[in-house]
Order: sequence, then C-alpha cells, then structure tokens
Amino acid sequence: AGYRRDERLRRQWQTDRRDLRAIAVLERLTAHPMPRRYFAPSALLPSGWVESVLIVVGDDGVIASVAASAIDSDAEHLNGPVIPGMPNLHSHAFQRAMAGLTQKAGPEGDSFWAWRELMYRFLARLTPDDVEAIATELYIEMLGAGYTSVAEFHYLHHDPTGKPYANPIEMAERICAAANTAGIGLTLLPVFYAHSNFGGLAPTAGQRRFITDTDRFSRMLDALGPSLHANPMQRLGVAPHSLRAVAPEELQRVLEYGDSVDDAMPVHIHAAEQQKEVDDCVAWSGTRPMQWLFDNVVVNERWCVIHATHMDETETVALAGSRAVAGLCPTTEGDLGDGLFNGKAFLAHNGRFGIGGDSHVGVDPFLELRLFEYGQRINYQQRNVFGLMRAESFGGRLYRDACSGGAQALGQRIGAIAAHHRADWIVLEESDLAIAERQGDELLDSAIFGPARAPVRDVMVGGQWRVRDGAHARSGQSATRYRATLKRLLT
Ligand code: NGQ
Ligand code: ZN
Repeated sequence: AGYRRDERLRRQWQTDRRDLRAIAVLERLTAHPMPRRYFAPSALLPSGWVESVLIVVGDDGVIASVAASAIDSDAEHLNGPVIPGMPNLHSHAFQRAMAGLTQKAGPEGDSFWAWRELMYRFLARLTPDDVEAIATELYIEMLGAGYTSVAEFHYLHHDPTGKPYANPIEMAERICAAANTAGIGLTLLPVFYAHSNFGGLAPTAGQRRFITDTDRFSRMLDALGPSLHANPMQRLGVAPHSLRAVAPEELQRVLEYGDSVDDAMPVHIHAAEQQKEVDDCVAWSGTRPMQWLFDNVVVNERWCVIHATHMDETETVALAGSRAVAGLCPTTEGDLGDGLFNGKAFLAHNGRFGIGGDSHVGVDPFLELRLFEYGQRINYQQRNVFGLMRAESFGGRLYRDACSGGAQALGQRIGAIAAHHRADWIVLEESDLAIAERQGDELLDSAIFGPARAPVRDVMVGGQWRVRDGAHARSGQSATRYRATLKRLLT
C-alpha cells in the first residue's frame, strides 16, 4: 500500500510538472507566436482549385506548408476563396497623381509624345515628400485591389535642377519607405537614363532629373544594396530605361555592373512601345528595337521587356523563346494609344507575360487582364484567341500566367500559394453578387469579365494582414497626406 501511495504521489507530481511545463510553453508561445495556421474553404494552389486547405505560415512570413482536405478547428478561418496576390510588374508611382489630367489635346493635337511633355512638366516640381506621399497612397490602393508586390521602375533621381540630392539615393529610399508603410512587396529598379533618343542624343531639359552616368549609377546600386538585401519583402534590380535613353556601351556597362552585384538580378527595359520608336530605331541601326536587343545582348529569364508592343512575327517568336517576361500594361497602353501587343502569336509560342499598372490610369489587376483579353478579341474578331483547350477558363489562364510571369519579373518567391513562397494572398469578397455561387475558375472569370466592383476582401503580404474587410489600416492617414500634396502641387 505504501508503495502504491508513493506511486500515486509520483504520478501526481509528474502531472503537475507537465502542467507547469505546458504553462511555460504557452507563455513562450505568446511572446514568440507559433507558426500561424489558416484554413481556406477553397484556394487556388499550383495544382488547381482545392477545398479545405490548411496553410501554415512561419515567423518569417513564408508559407511553411499547404495541406488539402485538412481539418483544423484552431486555424484562423479565411472568409472566402483564396487566390495568390498579383505582382504588379511595372510602376512609375508618381504618375498616379496625374491620372485623368492629360485628357485634353493641346495646340499640336495629342500623342504619346505630347503626353510625355505634360508628364515631364508634372514631375518637375515633385519633392521627395511628394513622391513618398503619392507612392504610399498608390501602394495602399494597389493592396486594396489585389496587387501584393510591385516593381518600381524608378527614374526620378535628382532635384528639380538636375543636381543629385545630398543623399544621392534620397528618392529611391522614399519609394522603399512608401512600400514599407503600405506593406507591399517591392522590387526596386533604379533606372539608367542618359539620352533623349537613339544615337546618344543629348537629354532634354525635361529629362534632367533622370540623367545619370555609369559611375554614378553603380554607386547608386552599391548604396541601395544593403538595406534591400536585408529586407525579405524587397529586392534590387536594374532598368536601362529604353534603347532611346541608353547607348549600347552604357547598356553593356549597366548589365555588367548589375551582374557583379547579383548575377540573378532582374533586368527591365521599355521596348517597342510606339511606332515612332520602331522607325527611329530602324533609322539609327537598320534593325527594329526588339531585334536589336536579341542581336546585342543575352535576353533570358532574368529579363522583363515592358510593352514589346510592336514586334514582327520573328521578334514575337524570339521573345517567347527567350523565356523573358513581356510586361503588359493594357490600361496605360490604351490610354497612350500605343497599339496592341501580339498576344495571339506570343502565347501560341508559350511566351511568358505579367501585368503592370505603369502610369496608373488603372489600379486593378482584374481590369488589366480584362483589357488585355478584350484587345485581342477586338483585334482578331474572335473569342478564344489563345486557342485554349475545351473547358479551360480564359480568366483562370490569364490570372495564373500573370502571377507566375509577375513573380519571375520581380525575381521573388511569390505568385503561388505553396511552401517556400512568401505568404502573399487575397481572400475574395464572397458577398459581391458578381461572384455569387461561382466555383473555382468561374470566380476568376467573373472577377475579370463580370461586373465585380471590389472582389477583394482581405489581403495578406509576407504573413501580415494588410487589408481587412476592404480596409487598409493606414488608408485614412495616407489619403489626408495625399490630398494635401495634390493641393500644393495643383493650385
Ligand atoms: C516612362 N512611360 O518612363 O514613364 C514612359 C515615358 C519615355 C511609358 N512609356 C517616358 N508608358 O518612354 O520616354
Ligand atoms: Zn514605363
């Protein structure tokens, strides 16, 4: 009996100790939260639409695991279908503030080039504070619309007289700060810009805030590297602006220098957006701009060619085969009268593409995709222009391709709800009648082609909620600052 009593005491003591240990563990967990667990009623995974999905996100904001047909009553319930967040692969943030202000013809009529003059006049007065205020507002709007990361093609480097700021990366740091405040992923693309046209022509007065040389540019990359490398939400790339603005030797130097910093660094360039640019390029070199690129540099999967609007069949096939991403910006290309990208031939050759907001006359990934598709249908007077298989969804195909093309262009592990990818996702707004009773890809088809207003309900980036119930925590503060900025700029 004595032995038994001792045994009971021993067990009791063990139980108490277990409880104490459990309490200690719990205390530690509240200080350092456990991997977070989310339960999605349905989610778009790389394998397709799956029901009852458990997503585990580590402290680093990266998805640790994804399990289908899971049951987990402790996980946070996601209130609607879940899809990957969309990367926005081309942005000039400051242009957001002039959207809608360039819709009147001047004495010489109107054109892309006339618009560009207005754009130069608008940016001439912007201060670093202005740029940060506009970019912050834009990035918050992007998150609300379902973009979870952005590639900022940043060329507004210097002060209004064209002199570098005391801190030569002042403006770039303001872009990074805006991305941090909004909580959006960022690939920062400092732009190399030196000339006003092919043949190394001197820049115009309106371009003085952009102008740099290869030495200054390499110092800019060096200065930006450390803070961007330390931030898991950000990455550095390079952007020779266009063949108009960069001479061949400069292009080589910029690429070599970029490689020496990071030989997988994303490279973005504008090319073949306007017919005049094609004509000028032929007059200068005897070749079309895209062909010139293929003849003179190695265009590969690190590259994102913005617009690539005017390509002949050979160039289209070459771009598709290069595995570079075509950076399509349908709302801006429509606004500026650029022309139509040859999506039909490009996709027939398995070309990769993503979407960009560019001048931000639209801030909505669903709208960009709709316009891309409609442009092709109008041009070819056809539906199923891309020749999809029977029952394959147009919206589903566009959304998935733009996610993976965008992720490639940004050079980040994003664009998919899968292990080792950053936890960037959107919960769709189920109460929007435009998606009522839709399942799987019908949700994407209805969000892209239907009358959905704001199909996005909640947005997570890097494992943090940035938008809940359609609202971003900093949107009020940002809107006030944005209004004050515009008041000063426009009155
Ligand atoms: C840009 N935008 O860099 O902002 C250009 C205009 C240029 C578009 N091309 C300037 N959409 O191309 O020279
Ligand atoms: Zn652009």
